[in-house]
Amino acid sequence: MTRLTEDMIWGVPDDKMDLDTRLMKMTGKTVKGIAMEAAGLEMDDYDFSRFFAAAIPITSGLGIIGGFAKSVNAITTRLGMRGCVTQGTDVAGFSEATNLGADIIMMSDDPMFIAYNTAERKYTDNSWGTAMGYSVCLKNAAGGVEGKDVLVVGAGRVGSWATRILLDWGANVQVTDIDYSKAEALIPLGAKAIRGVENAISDNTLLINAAPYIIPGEIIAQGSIISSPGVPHYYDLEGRTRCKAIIHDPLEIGAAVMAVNSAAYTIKKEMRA
Ligand code: 2YG
Repeated sequence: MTRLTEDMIWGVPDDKMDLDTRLMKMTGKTVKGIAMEAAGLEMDDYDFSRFFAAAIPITSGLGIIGGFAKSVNAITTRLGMRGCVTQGTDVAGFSEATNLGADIIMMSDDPMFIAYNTAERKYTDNSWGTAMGYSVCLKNAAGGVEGKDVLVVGAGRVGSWATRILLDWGANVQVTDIDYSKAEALIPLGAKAIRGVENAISDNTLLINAAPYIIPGEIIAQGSIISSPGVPHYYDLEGRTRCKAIIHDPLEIGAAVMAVNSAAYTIKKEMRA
């Protein structure tokens, strides 16, 4: 997935209500509600304040993204978790988080962004979290996807996970990628690989756009619902007018799903005991 930049996430720490308001209108759920459904937590609400989530800035890979760890911390705090951004980076940050008794450690180099549950020694990764979060958004916005046609644009890590998830839910999934072999690799799972992305977009009204592809409004079908994790994110006026809903945020849905799913390892274990 395309790397985030500081300006894409500058508003995240202060965005207290806006995404919840937009999501509620489109899906009937808040970020927390989407994340709880994604994590398979079936209760109406949950007090996550028992979990301490540490966000560690990581310098390896392509380095620090200004505001990234702060944004991640704001997201877990909005879910009701306690937490901090560690003063130290990398291994120093990890030891600091451990000394603070962190239950969940959020950290990302470039290949991986994970939420690590320290007690259960299990992690949730952002590709799955993003795919699951945006699939849950689409499902709620569409009033279910079982038996319906869904087009997944982009067969990278997020698109591949979204394809698997939607197939599991009984959707008829078509998948397209600029590199056709990536879409083709999902055929054995039950997806239909499509070569012509523009026609496929015009023929469908339920879409996941998991590609760094800016869809021209003139090819979008009237009344479409596009759950759109891909960055850069942009829809022109024609596209915005034709769509019933366009669901997007730069970081929060995927990171919230990761954090809640990580907490859910502990919660579900306690419920089984
Ligand atoms: O700690 C830091 O500041 C950096 N090491 C963070 C690097 C994050 C790199 N990853 C990305 O930009 C995205 N692909 C993350 C995806 C989040 C939204 N789904």
